[in-house]
Amino acid sequence: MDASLLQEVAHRRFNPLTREWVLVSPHRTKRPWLGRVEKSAPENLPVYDPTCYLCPGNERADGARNPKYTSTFVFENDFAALLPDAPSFEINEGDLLVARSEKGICRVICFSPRHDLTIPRMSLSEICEVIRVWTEEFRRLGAIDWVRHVQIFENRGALMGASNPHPHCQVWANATLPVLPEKELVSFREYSGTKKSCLLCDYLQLELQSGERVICENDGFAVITPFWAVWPFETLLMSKRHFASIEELAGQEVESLADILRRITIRYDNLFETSFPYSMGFHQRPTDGPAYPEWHFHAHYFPPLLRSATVQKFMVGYELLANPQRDITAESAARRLKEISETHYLDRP
Ligand code: H2U
Ligand code: ZN
Repeated sequence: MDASLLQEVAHRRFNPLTREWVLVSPHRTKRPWLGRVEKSAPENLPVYDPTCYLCPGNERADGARNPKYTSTFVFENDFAALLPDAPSFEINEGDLLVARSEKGICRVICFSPRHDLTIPRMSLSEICEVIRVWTEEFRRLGAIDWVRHVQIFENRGALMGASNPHPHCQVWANATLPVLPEKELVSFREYSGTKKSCLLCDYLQLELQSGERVICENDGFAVITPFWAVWPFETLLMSKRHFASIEELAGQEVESLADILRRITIRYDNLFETSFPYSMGFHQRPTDGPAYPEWHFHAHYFPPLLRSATVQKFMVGYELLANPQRDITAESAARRLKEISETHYLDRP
């Protein structure tokens, strides 16, 4: 393969997880980072905010009061998008008006009592505690007989619709497999059926061999810009060992996961010296009973920023009407993310 063609000629790249294509136009921005990079104003958040509905001891919107928690805190979302007792119904008018009721449970997890801390600035042991809570929520919700999927995700930054800078994430557990995990499941299945191996084990092997798109790695995990990335600084976090859910973390893997989460988010924050916005989430096996041996534990980071702290990337025009498109190749985004320091810019001497 002549890899330089990928940096010069318009082409389509295939996403083997979703089986969608992305159009890459590298000739449009050969050097997208020339010139000054604009920074946003520092956030200067207080350690405790009396008006924050997630800070310890404060009142939430529905009148409930948070305990004076000292590490993590989990509660039922007061404005849950899904409810466990939704009445069951099904509608089908001529295969055109089709709807089904959906049951679910939505929870919120506060990572820290500190209003101003985010994952990249938390200690490894604090992040390990967050992983312990994620594991407990996945196990507890996944064990409910009608819950087929548990989505843990974090919206960070107002740009991504996060309602509050207090470090937190959400968990939505529901009765059916959502669209993207279902696409991935089909891909994992077909790949393991025809190749007798795992799609992401094989992909990770390829990436580690070339190293071109590997941002950081440790014994347990690697973060890469996937070959088929759509968002400018999109990354894919994969376990090195093949397993299907956070429940199966073993040995040093909890510490390794904490380490890699911290390192990739420090790199993101350092990119534009701002609290970098993103949506991230884990993709894990369905929770309806079977082991799903074909599933490979991974997480996606989708950041909306393009070339400064304020130039946002939207899906518009051709992307809404036809096909996602990007000018910055996964390789050039990887080069940029790789050269960044793993000391948080706020923690520099
Ligand atoms: P986001 O920042 O990702 O929106 O998550 C915060 C969640 O917190 C959001 O889903 C919930 C919102 O419904 N929330 C409460 O449960 N109680 C409140 O008092 C305010 C916000
Ligand atoms: Zn707070």
